[in-house]
Amino acid sequence: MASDDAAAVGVVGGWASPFVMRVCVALRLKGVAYEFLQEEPGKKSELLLASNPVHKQIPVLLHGGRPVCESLVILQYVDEAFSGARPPILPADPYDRAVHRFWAEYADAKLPMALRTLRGMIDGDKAAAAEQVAAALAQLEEAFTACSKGQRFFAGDDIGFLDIVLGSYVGWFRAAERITGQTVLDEMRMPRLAAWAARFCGHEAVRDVMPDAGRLVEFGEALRAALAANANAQRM
Ligand SMILES: N[C@@H](CCC(=O)N[C@@H](CS)C(=O)NCC(=O)O)C(=O)O
Repeated sequence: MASDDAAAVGVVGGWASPFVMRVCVALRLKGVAYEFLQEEPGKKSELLLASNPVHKQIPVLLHGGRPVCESLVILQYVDEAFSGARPPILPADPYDRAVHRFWAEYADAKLPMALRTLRGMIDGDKAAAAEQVAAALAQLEEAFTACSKGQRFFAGDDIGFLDIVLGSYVGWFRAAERITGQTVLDEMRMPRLAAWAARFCGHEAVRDVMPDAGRLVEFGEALRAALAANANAQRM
């Protein structure tokens, strides 16, 4: 990527990461063309280490060669830096913005570790993890009812910040359902959220970057095997 081009946009990421998907959806919503810089699973490129030396994690947004890290920070940056003709990603009202940020942080606090446990990526109590995901989704069903006020998405009739944050986990909910054989997004217990998830996945900014559940399951298995092989090699 030409770092001296002030307009060039790149995403350092991996196709299977929910955090990376958020950035791609936001850029697509804004109509911003970007180069996807795929990291090799289980490894960290020089570009990643140089552009996110603190956390060494994906995603990193590169804008004119300057890095922006952490998916929630990136979403807000994209909203401000590409404010042009497309509607804002965050709600206009400061109180609504605070509420949406609250639920986004809630989702990120409750879901990723429990989903990693369900997928077998980390050791832990799978039944407790399933309960934690179910309890969080029940809360988020209520949040959806309160925030959407009968509209199609959290902030109205198009997708916005909270849709992108929570929606990025939908592929992994479906992968976890395949791995455990148990329903995660239960249409009986959370009918509004289940219908919202289907709408989110069908949105034109999401469709092409929402990972397929079967591919995610295969990816998880391959990554687990590669990490185990690495750990064994280090012990030798
Ligand atoms: N809080 C970060 C989380 C990013 C994250 O967990 N990225 C994972 C990929 S899904 C990663 O880079 N893992 C490798 C590592 O932690 O070493 C964000 O929202 O951007």
